[in-house]
Amino acid sequence: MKLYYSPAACSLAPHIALIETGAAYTTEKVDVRAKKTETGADFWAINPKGYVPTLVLDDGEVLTEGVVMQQYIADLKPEAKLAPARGTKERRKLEELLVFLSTEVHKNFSPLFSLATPEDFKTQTKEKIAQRFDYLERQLSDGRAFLTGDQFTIADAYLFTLSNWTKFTGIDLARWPNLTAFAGRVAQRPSVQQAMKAEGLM
Ligand SMILES: N[C@@H](CCC(=O)N[C@@H](CS)C(=O)NCC(=O)O)C(=O)O
Repeated sequence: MKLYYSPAACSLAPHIALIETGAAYTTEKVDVRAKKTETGADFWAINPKGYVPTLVLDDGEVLTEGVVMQQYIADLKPEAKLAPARGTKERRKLEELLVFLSTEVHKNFSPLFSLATPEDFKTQTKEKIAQRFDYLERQLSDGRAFLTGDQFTIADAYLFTLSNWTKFTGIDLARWPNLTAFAGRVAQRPSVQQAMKAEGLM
């Protein structure tokens, strides 16, 4: 498998999942603005959507949506417990979380990274993110270590990746103490440290 990534982007989530499973993989960095990979390949030709993460499987199949590849990676090694078994109530709960993170958190962050976004729209967007973080803060308020309980899952790798973006967007994560503690806990995981080092983030 080969993961195309951009440092600290949403591709960090499947990167962490790959390390957690011990699966064999390689990576290649992408300049998502120039649409070129670090070896000079035209990224449009690899993923016609032009964004990371992109996971190319050994048989050539190309996965182009983060929550799909996160689940694909988790299901490769069920014993790593990154996701409950498909078809179970627990899996549906995880799928709900993944879609929530993707559509309600991730995609609200995206305009904050664009110089073209008007400031008043950025303010509205930050308010939406704050509402989503309020919800996650309440979820974590019962003392659970991770989003679904005591087990680290792909949803945690994803939320860690997204909460890290507060550093670049002027959002103070300290406003959500449980979320801050969660991010600190996840940052200590060897898989997370390894992925961050590999992406040049530490
Ligand atoms: N729907 C995609 C969105 C991925 C996405 O937003 N990727 C960003 C980095 S976090 C990107 O590569 N943006 C460059 C672009 O859209 O041109 C997913 O959830 O995987």
